[in-house]
Order: sequence, then structure tokens, then C-alpha cells
Amino acid sequence: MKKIRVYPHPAGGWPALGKSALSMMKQGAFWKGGATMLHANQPDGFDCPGCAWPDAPHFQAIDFCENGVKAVANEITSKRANREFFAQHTVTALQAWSDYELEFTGRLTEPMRYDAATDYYVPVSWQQAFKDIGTYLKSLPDPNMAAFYTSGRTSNEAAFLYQLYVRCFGTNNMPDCSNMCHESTSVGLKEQIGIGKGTITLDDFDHCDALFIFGQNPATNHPRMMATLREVSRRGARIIAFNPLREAGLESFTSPQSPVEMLTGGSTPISLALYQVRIGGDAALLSGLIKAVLAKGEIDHDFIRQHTSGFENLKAFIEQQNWTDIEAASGLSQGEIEHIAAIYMQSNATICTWGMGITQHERGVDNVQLIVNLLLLRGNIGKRGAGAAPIRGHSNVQGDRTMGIYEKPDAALLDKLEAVFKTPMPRAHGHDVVDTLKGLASGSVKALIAMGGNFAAATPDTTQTYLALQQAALTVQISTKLNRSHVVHGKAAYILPCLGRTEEDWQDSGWQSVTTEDSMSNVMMSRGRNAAASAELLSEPAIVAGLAKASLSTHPVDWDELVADYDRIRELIAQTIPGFQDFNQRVREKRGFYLGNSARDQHWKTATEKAQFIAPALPIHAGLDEGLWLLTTVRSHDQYNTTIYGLDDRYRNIHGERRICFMHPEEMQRMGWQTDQLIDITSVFGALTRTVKAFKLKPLDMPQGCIASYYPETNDLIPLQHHTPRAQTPAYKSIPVRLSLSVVDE
Ligand SMILES: Nc1nc2c(c(=O)[nH]1)N[C@H]1C(S)=C(S)[C@@H](COP(=O)(O)OP(=O)(O)OC[C@H]3O[C@@H](n4cnc5c(=O)[nH]c(N)nc54)[C@H](O)[C@@H]3O)O[C@H]1N2
Ligand SMILES: Nc1nc2c(c(=O)[nH]1)N[C@H]1C(S)=C(S)[C@@H](COP(=O)(O)OP(=O)(O)OC[C@H]3O[C@@H](n4cnc5c(=O)[nH]c(N)nc54)[C@H](O)[C@@H]3O)O[C@H]1N2
Ligand SMILES: [Mo]
Repeated sequence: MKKIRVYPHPAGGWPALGKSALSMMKQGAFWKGGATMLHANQPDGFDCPGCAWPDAPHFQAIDFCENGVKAVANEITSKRANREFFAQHTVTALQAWSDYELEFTGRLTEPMRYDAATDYYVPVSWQQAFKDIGTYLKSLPDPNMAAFYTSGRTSNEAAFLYQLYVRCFGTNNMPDCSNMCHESTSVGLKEQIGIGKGTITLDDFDHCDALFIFGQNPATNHPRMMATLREVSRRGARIIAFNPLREAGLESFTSPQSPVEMLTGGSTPISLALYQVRIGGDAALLSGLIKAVLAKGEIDHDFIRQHTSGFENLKAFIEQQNWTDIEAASGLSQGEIEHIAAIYMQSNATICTWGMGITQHERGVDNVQLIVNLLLLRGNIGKRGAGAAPIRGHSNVQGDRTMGIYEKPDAALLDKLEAVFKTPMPRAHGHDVVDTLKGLASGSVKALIAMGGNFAAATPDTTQTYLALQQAALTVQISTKLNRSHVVHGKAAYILPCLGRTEEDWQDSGWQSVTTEDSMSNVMMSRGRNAAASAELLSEPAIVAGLAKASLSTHPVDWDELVADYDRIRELIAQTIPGFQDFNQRVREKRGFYLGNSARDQHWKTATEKAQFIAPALPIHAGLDEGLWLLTTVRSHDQYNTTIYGLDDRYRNIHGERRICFMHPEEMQRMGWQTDQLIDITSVFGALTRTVKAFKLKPLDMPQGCIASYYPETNDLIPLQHHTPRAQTPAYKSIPVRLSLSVVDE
């Protein structure tokens, strides 16, 4: 189909700087905002809550981006959702507000309890809230009737205390945002290379010959990665991106940190090439690449012999795949794939990065494992300038997992916890997000406690999810801002407001710091410097301690002592979690420390003690029934997951609206439809169908049969049952749908 371009400028540049300033003004925080941002990602400042991209290794006076500014602006806003606000609106009335309107009510200021008699949230003291929640949790006949969710902003210290509390309570029901995000990565990598994390460090980008970017939109979601891409590109290394959409930032970028580019209107072309793979076509594309490499025989025989197992299996699988299927499923021709394979074979060191375009599919784990198979073929793991680089989302989602937030903990962690805390730990695996939703729906889970996030909006199958949540006996949200999960709640419901990353955290021993781990396993300190949004706020560790004291009958630790001085929590982490020895001392070194990665050292902690080639579990080409399209759900430039900062998406030429369905203009023409016409979208998964109505058609360049829309407006379309089999990551990025023009009432 014809190439079209909706954003004629390079990504970044003056518009990005202008928008940063506007975000602060919109929040009534212009001056405070500027001063705050100077501490973002600095040695004595806070870790930006925007994303998990590593900080610049060398001192760089400005190390933040437009979207980091938006994340911070929304946290330091001068607006407040206080008791006066809640007294004005019933919860039923608030349910009719959009996510954008809920977010713009500002920071939560004090604990609130839902009063069913009046349908209002009313103030409650911290003590009473803890007591009520504790009493209910203690009354449950089985601890597995409660689930404890975590979103990825939670610090290492809060996460460690939280998992300790939950396990002492008696369950491993610890669903987290990772289940909906990079779980396919964690499961896939662990099986193949013995560790569920990426193998590269930032420095590898200085040494790669080729860089492949799969299913990622860095100009929006990891803008600080753009500076790295720019350097790689300028150095002459070859960058290839695989994405159904022609994302602006993957084509060219003006660096706000480069005075010359800003003043001259110059830009750096980013990609050597962007290949528009079909939605869900990555497994076919990767199989094609492997097939082309095997056909030339340019593989690293020594590495394969010495370090891997399963090569013959993979080879047999690939030999069975034919080019007709590969071309149909990937949307790329054999010639194109062979051309990319040639670039891969010319490169001595290749990095593959990936995001949600790879993980959020039924084939999510297969996709990840095919990327690793491709890397292993030429010994690209454990070599300078090469490796596997999943790009994480939330700023501490990787650290939370390292701290033990996991529903399927391994025996080593539980043994260690038992040894350190002299308390028996539950051994049965717990619920992830999908299982928690099933439990809530069936009534086997009665209480949901959420450390951050927006469970109601982030999860799939919205209508069913709301019903399940409303059936719960108790829902508790530990949050900074009002969102859907506060207004779609259980029979009893509490809002426990907490300090954010940018705020000063004072405890008995003084001003506290917390720590986080980025996408490349660097652990560093973070210290907020702004005054708390309200004097009533507690820190996340203090809230965990309050819950633990109220709901456990025996205590493995003195919770108050730990909260008084977070060094004491870090001391316990050092005793329990591998790699954290001398934690307090090492994390105080200027840039923290690198946790290391066994696969990078070519030490394979797998079943065979080798890196494993693994053939996909699902066919690479499934076909799609006549009349169906594949829908992918993406983030706009003005949102942070379920937090909607604004209604624009400037790189895709959208202004002031979000109920959008993107389609190639030639496809609109074929259907006899026009831009701005309204359509209804119905998903079809086996016998299950779901419909959302009145989405406006907008033109965007993408392959035939593929359409795109925003999350979370489309989450109702994904049945809970549609996910990666092994990792249970919902298939947010490949939803088979039917389309019809909306019937609009006159
Ligand atoms: N500003 C901002 N920053 C964020 C976030 C945010 O919402 N806003 N969210 C954070 C979080 S939690 C995460 S996980 C990350 C998410 O960061 P990304 O992974 O970049 O997020 P998405 O927008 O979901 O989509 C990624 C890309 O996948 C492409 N894609 C869709 N389907 C397919 C497919 O089938 N194949 C391929 N190859 N590509 C496909 C889409 O076109 C899109 O460009 O960002 C983090 N950072
Ligand atoms: N259709 C579709 N659905 C998706 C995705 C998709 O691409 N498509 N992506 C999935 C992904 S990758 C993810 S990670 C999930 C995101 O799922 P979540 O992590 O659950 O959602 P967020 O929107 O990031 O959560 C935002 C809320 O976190 C709270 N918050 C912010 N800062 C703090 C803090 O410092 N402490 C505490 N306690 N609370 C805080 C605020 O109240 C805010 O409203 O969504 C998933 N859902
Ligand atoms: Mo994520």
C-alpha cells in the first residue's frame, strides 16, 4: 500500500520542549516543576517515575524528557482531590467521569472509606482504616482468598516489605503489572538463558554493529532512549525497526539536548529502515530471518557447540516453515527478509531491543524466544556490543520482581525468607492478574489490596472486570491520584494516599531515600525533595507496616523499627536477596551498582546448563477468518498507561480526542468509508464476542488488514481468556475484530 506520513517533522525538538513547559503550567506547577526536574535522574535526586530506561552514565546536567516532565508535573500538581472534593460527588457520579477528568482532580490527601449508605467516600483515620482492613483480612478462612497487586512504581524497600507481609499473611497471590507487560519476556528468557532479565548494559550501544528494535515506540514511551539511538545512528551502526506503524521517532529525531540541532532545525535520521511487519507477524518474520541465516550457514558453530542445546530441534522446525506462510503472516517479502538477514550476518555484534509489540500476543513467549534464538545463532549473548534488551515499562517494575513480588516464587527465595525471618512461607503458587480476575469473578477471591496502579482499567475484559471487582467484599487502593479503580470498587473500599517519588520522606531517623532498579539491572538511590502534597500522606513502607501490624497475628520483624530507618530494610534485603551484599554502602556510591547478569557472563542457569534454542509452541501462521481485522492497542503521546495527561497524540496527528481507530486510507477507500466516520468494533475470540462503539476513523500508514486504537478505551475487547498460554500476558496487541459503521441516532 502507498506510504503516507501524518507527522512531517522529526520527533523531539522545539515542540517537545514547549509541551514540557505547558504540562507544568497546566498543573499550576511551572516554577516548582523547573526546579524539580533539575534533580531528575541525578546522583542526589530522584529516579524519574516515567520509565525504566537507565540514567546517563556520566554526569549530564539535564537527564529527562518531555514525557518524564509530564509524569512529574502530574505528581507535583497543585490540584487536590481532598475531603471537600469527595463530599461534592457521589461515587456513582464519579463513575461517569473520564479517566482524564479523574486524573485532573489532583493529588489524594487523606485516607477515605466508602460509605455504602450514602454512596460517598468519607474521611477515615489511618488507624481506623488499618484496623478495618486488618479485621476483615483476619476473618478470611483462607489467606488465599485475598490478592495483593503491585504496580511498578513501588520502590525496592516498599516492595520487599510488602512481599514479606503478604507471605507472612499466608499467600503468594501477588499479581503485578508485569503480568500484563513483560511477563512473556521473563518466562521466555528464564527458560532459554536462565535469567528473566535483559543481558546488555548501556555501554553495549557504543559497540554494536547492528541494532534491531521490535515492537517499541521509544519517542513516546522511552524518550531518553532516543539520545542513545542518535549516537548509535551517528556512529554508522545500522538500526532496523519492526513495527506495523511508521512511528515518527523511529524515522528521525531532533535532540532537545543538542543546541546545534535545535538552532539549525537539523535532525538525525534514526532508522536505516523501518519494516512494517503485520500485527502479530513477528514470529513469522523472525522464523524467516533464522531460515535465511541457516540457508547461508553463517552461524557461530563454536558458540553453538560450546554454549547451547536444542539447535537441531530449532533447525528442524525452521526447515518445515515455508516462505509462502512466512510472507503471508509477516507481510514482508522473502527478498526483504533475506536483505535484513544479510545485515545481521555482516554484523559482529547485534543488540535486539523489544517492547509490548512483542510480548502482548498469544505468541508473546514464542516471539521473545525467537529473538533469542536469532541472537544465539551468531553468539550474540555475552559478547561486547550484543545481547537481548527487553525495554521495561514502569520505573521499578524490574526491581519489584527482584525483591520477590512474584506469584510463582522459586524455592530458593522461600528458603531464604524462612531462614532470615524464622517464619514458614507459603509454597503453593499464587494468582497472577488473570487468575485474580477469575478468582474475583468466581468468588474464591474476596479482597484485593493494590499497591499503586489502576487494576480496573489496566486489565482486559473491562465489563467483566468491573462486575468481578464490584463483587469483592473489600478493595483497597494505595495511590497518589484518583483513578477508575477507586470508583469501581468492592462492597467495602478504602483509598490510602501515599507519598510520590518526588516528595520528601521523613521518618524517625530523618530524611529517607529509596532505591530502584532500571531495565539494565542498575540499582540506584532516589530521594524526593518536594514537600509532601499533604501532611496526612504516609510513605508506601509505612502503609505496608500499618497493614501488617493490623492483619498478622505474629510478627517476624518490628515493622515500626524498619520504617523508622530504611537502611534497616536494606539490611534485610542484603541478607535475603542475592546480589545485594553491602547494599547500604554500595548503593551510596555515586551511581549505585550493577547487579550483574549470569547470561551476560555466559553462565547458563537452565535445565541443561546451556543456553537453549527453543522452537515456537504455536504455528507461526494462523490466518484470519474472512472479514476480520487485527487490532493492536497502543499508547498515545499524552498518556502514562491508564493516566491520561491530555487528548493529543501529535506524532500521529491526533488532537483533542481519544476514541480513535487508525486505518490505512486505502483500506478506508476499499470499505467505502471516510476519515472521521464512526465505527463499532466487535472482537471475536472463539464463541466470545465483545463490542465497543463509536470510534472515529483516522488515517495512518499500516499494513493491510491491520488497525490500531488506544488503551484503555479498547480493553473491553480483550476476553480474559485470550492471552499467552505460558505467561498469561493478555493479547492486547492482536485482537481479531469485525468492523461496522456505527448507527448514529439523529
Ligand atoms: N510516556 C509514557 N511512557 C511510558 C508509558 C506510557 O504509557 N507513557 N508506559 C510505560 C510502560 S508500563 C511500558 S510497558 C512501556 C511501553 O512502551 P512500548 O512497548 O513502546 O508501548 P506501546 O505503545 O504499547 O507499543 C509499542 C509499539 O508496538 C507496536 N506494535 C503493535 N503491535 C505490534 C506487533 O504485532 N508487532 C510489532 N513488531 N510491533 C507492534 C506499536 O505500533 C507501538 O509502536 O512504556 C513505559 N513508558
Ligand atoms: N489494552 C492494553 N492494556 C494494557 C496495556 C496495553 O498496551 N494495551 N499495557 C499493560 C501494561 S504494559 C501495564 S504495565 C499495565 C499498567 O497497569 P498499572 O501499573 O496498574 O497502571 P498505571 O496506569 O500505571 O497506574 C496509575 C496509577 O498509579 C498510581 N500511582 C502513581 N504513582 C504512584 C506511586 O508512586 N505510588 C503508588 N502507590 N501509586 C502511584 C496513581 O494512582 C495512578 O492513577 O497496563 C496494561 N494494560
Ligand atoms: Mo508495562
